[in-house]
Amino acid sequence: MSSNESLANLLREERRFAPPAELAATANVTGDAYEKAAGDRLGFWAEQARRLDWAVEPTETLDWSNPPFAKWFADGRLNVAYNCVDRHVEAGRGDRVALHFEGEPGDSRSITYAELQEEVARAANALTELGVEAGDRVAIYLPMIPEAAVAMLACARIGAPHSVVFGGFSADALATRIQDADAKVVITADGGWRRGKPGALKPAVDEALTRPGTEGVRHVLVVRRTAQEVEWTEGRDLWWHEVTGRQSATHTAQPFPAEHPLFILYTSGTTGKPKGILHTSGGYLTQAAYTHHAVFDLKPESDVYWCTADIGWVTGHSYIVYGPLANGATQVMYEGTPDTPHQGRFWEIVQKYGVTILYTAPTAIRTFMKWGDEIPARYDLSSLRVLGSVGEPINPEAWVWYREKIGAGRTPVVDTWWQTETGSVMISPLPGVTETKPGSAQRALPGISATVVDDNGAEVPNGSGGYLVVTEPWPSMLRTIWGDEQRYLDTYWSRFARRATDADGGETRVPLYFAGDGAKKDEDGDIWLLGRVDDVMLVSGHNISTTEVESALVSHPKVAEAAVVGATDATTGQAICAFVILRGAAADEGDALVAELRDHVGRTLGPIAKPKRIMTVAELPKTRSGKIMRRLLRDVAENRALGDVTTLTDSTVMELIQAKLPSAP
Ligand code: 6R9
Repeated sequence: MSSNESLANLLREERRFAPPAELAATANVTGDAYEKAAGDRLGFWAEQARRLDWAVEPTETLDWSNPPFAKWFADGRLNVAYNCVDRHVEAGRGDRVALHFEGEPGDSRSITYAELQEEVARAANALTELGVEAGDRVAIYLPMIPEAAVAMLACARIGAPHSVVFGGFSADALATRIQDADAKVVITADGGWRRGKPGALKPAVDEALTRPGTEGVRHVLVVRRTAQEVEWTEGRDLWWHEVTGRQSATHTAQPFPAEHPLFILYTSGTTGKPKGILHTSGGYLTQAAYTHHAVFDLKPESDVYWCTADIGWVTGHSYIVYGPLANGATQVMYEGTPDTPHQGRFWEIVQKYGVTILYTAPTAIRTFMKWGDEIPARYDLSSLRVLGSVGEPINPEAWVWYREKIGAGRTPVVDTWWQTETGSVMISPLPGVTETKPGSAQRALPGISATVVDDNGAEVPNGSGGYLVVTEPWPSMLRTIWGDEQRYLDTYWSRFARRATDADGGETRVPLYFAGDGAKKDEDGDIWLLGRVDDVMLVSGHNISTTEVESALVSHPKVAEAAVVGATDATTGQAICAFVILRGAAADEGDALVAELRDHVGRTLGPIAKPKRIMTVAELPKTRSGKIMRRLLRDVAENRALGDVTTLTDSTVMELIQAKLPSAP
């Protein structure tokens, strides 16, 4: 945001939904958790750390003597993979299904905790045979198959930080990540199934490994998934099934210090090279496990949990692998796309496995809305009891649709705000406690301190907007940016600080974590996320949130999806430029529809928020985790060459959009 004025507070959403009585009566977490945690925050987290099995119990909770470099549970020792797998088997729950894998072509496989233990042990032994030692980095470039989870856990087991790279990323993106982390081994597959066809992965690895800076890679382990032909480099390339197949199915897990690095995960900012976000072991697993238990009300004996994220996204790390497995959950893992072989695939899977908790992204929900209510209506979705959303602000219309059409109007919807950097959920309703508001993530979880501040770092009053900050360190926070401490300080910790008294009674300044998101507090103090600060528009001196204008557009019955950007404008500084996808039935109705949509936004939010231009498009540019890439749309609206498109799901989308715009203003 570039002006001193805080974000305009435009959207009014009055709908409220109380938690269902039965859920509230048996909820894992009740309302008193907030007060308990507020009274003794560190005591609260020390108690949550006891969810884990420690080889050496920590006596120290937090060391924040050198902010923003935190150490959590630093004198404790544990093995993350032991906590996610072995301890459940040792407790007599080895027969419980850990993963119901559903391949896109329809193959399926259920893996118990006892089987998972053997697979992880074999993979850990295999990595050891290949010379991987604690501290060495391993790159994982796999489709959504069980081996992805096995590979991550095997790395964790031997203390080798993994760097998972989205299976959809190009050889370039893979090479950069291999170079930056100086990986020793790459675990990949011949390919994966996507939209009814085998997609290849191995060629991208082969190409990436021709680049300078990747010479550290000694071996490539290749999972056979599609049985397509692959090029083979003798000595370097090894079949996963051959190397793991000859290993012992037992492996003794060695404990590591709580601050031992667990993984690096790259986030691509708008500029510069991707940031390698570093997470460590004890604090990360504590918060991943606690939040999964609290936010989804997981009952491991009876729930069937399904997170539809890809393993290459942080959501797949924390809410497919580490949180759910630490909690002994039974979950579904699906390889493919929601429309293969038909648009009811997700609901067919929910029905088949009796999924009780579903965690997906707003982009998917809006797509399902566009495909039509009759599709989910064909399936028995009555097993569902909690619905989660993550990745972007969820438009109130999409939220209500999700609750009504997927949750039969009974299930709570939890809108979970967090980031790769935060490691786990930070702001979310609790399903048995919170009276929910469509479109709001509402309240920082117990033990988490987050608020909204103005340009000067002062907390804004209820009813105002500004920047989202986290004011106290949290267990699953990033520890640094891999190899770039200065960037860690500059990106997250240099914008806001608060005054505090140091041990000698002197005054010091403690940095606040700057999340990069705009947010507002409503009259009740609940938090509404308003989109990335870089995307906020400045129109005639007013800061306007992209999220609010998009939500207003999506609340029009003819609009399925919307993306808005601020484009440079001679008179107003920036002008609101909207790209909309119409719902199935509504064809392009030309100028009349554009006028109708502008009026609709004007009525919903006020005249200042009326888009100057509205373009109908067939698709929007998105990242592989479903986030709209507004900066590319801004490039289009301002008639510039496109910036970095390497993290785009489908690069042809931008060509289609540009073709609609022969002469941008
Ligand atoms: C988990 C994840 C982080 C950014 C974050 C914000 C957006 C995620 C959100 C949300 C509003 C939510 N975001 N969840 N915005 N409401 N419930 O998405 O991590 O890929 O690192 O993205 O995503 O802008 O700052 P990551």
